[in-house]
Amino acid sequence: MSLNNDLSVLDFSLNKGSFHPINQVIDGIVKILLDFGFEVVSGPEIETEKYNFDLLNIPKHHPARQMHDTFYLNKKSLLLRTHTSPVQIRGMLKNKPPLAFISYGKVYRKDDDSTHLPMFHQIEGIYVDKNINFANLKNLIHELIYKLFGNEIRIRFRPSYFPFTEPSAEVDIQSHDKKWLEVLGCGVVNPKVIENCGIDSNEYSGFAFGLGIERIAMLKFGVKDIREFYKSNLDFLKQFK
Ligand code: 2NM
Repeated sequence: MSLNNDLSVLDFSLNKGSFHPINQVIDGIVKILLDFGFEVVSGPEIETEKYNFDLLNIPKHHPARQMHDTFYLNKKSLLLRTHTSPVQIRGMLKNKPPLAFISYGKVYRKDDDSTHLPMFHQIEGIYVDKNINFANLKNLIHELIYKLFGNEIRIRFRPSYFPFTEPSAEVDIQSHDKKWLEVLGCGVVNPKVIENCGIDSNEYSGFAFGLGIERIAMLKFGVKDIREFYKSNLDFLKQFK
């Protein structure tokens, strides 16, 4: 009998593995959005300034572009993507509306403390069609948040600013002790971004939204320090089996 097929080489005392809590949260949100009719698109983690910044209407002098905020590679204009938006941009450039995409995965920023890491995960969604407006966005966000946190959750839209959306909002949920906690950013896609992707902004409009996965996971599981997720401490991880 060959050694590889001999069951005696398997150690049945090993614990069964499980999905990492961050992947569990990603899978949960992706499933909800697939049910809503979104399609998953994927793209590279190494990006160019064009897709990560320029086409998103992020100006040349914007602080997010600085060396101390973004990881640049070599001397070229290559960088580690700071959000998953460049994936959506690539999706818009390659397809004609109506389109409804989500993208998710690792993103990189020069941050490191109890609520920020240099690598974290995002999910973003975009929907472009005729006559899409902020009311459509509000409806989708309500449906998404109720599915994620239950029908009893209270939601608040707070005006915000992103170069790639206009108007923009941040969405908060209310905690048991009545505190408002930020869960996502969203807005109506800036017509300049629509045009940058070769789509006529007089004919089409869209909304987009983005969630930080670690932030959602911290809220859902009551984790106080984001770094817990990446210590590979089995006593921590087995809470999420
Ligand atoms: C956010 C908030 C608001 C966003 C915008 C786009 C794109 F590619 F269409 F321009 N994708 N995602 C977006 C908008 C992301 O994250 C906090």
